[in-house]
Amino acid sequence: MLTIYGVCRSRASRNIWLAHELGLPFKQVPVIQHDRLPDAEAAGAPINTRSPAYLKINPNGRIPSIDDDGLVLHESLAINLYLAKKHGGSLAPSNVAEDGEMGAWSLWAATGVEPHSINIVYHRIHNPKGPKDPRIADAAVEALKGPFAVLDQALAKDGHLVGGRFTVADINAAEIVRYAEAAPELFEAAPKVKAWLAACQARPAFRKMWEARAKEVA
Ligand SMILES: N[C@@H](CCC(=O)N[C@@H](CS)C(=O)NCC(=O)O)C(=O)O
Repeated sequence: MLTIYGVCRSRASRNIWLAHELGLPFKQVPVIQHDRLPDAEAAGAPINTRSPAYLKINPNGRIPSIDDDGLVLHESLAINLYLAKKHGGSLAPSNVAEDGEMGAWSLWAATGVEPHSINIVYHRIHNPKGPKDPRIADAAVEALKGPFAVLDQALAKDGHLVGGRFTVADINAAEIVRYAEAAPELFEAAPKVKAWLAACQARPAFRKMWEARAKEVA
């Protein structure tokens, strides 16, 4: 049995979306970020990233993690690559070259996009750590112009990242690009990225995750 630790309003969304794509049954333990609670350590606080019970699962104090029949894994993108490969099908790499490409796009998104796209969330939408700073958001938009141009060009060929079909690489990249949605200027300048993200988010498996996310406490 697969257990996914993390609320949908976290990077666990990526794993929940992928599990729905694969039709995998799973149990979700709604571990929430500690800084979204008034007192994460109070008796009776909901399970969160500082709860001793969760720190036994993930000593990094981060969500998501999974427990897949005893295999405990952290890191949302690695989890998705693992689950896709384990269960096979069109989301997974069909050969070692595709495996390399899917890993490369995932790391590209994690290192070249996410540090900036998350700053667009924090500084244009909601910052749990302090006041919003429009200068940080603007700097993030500036930093993302290059990666968005690269992505736009990659998608120009057939609208997907690897193998001419929707794969785990699209999920991993799309969930990181989503954090930049509060910067519409980036998407206006990259129409292929805009169309690709809309198509990814129109998928029934994404919608299912998104509807569950909307029911969570904001
Ligand atoms: N690189 C990690 C990052 C995990 C991460 O930072 N998750 C956030 C929530 S999205 C978290 O757990 N923060 C700790 C906290 O806020 O208590 C991954 O992709 O899984």
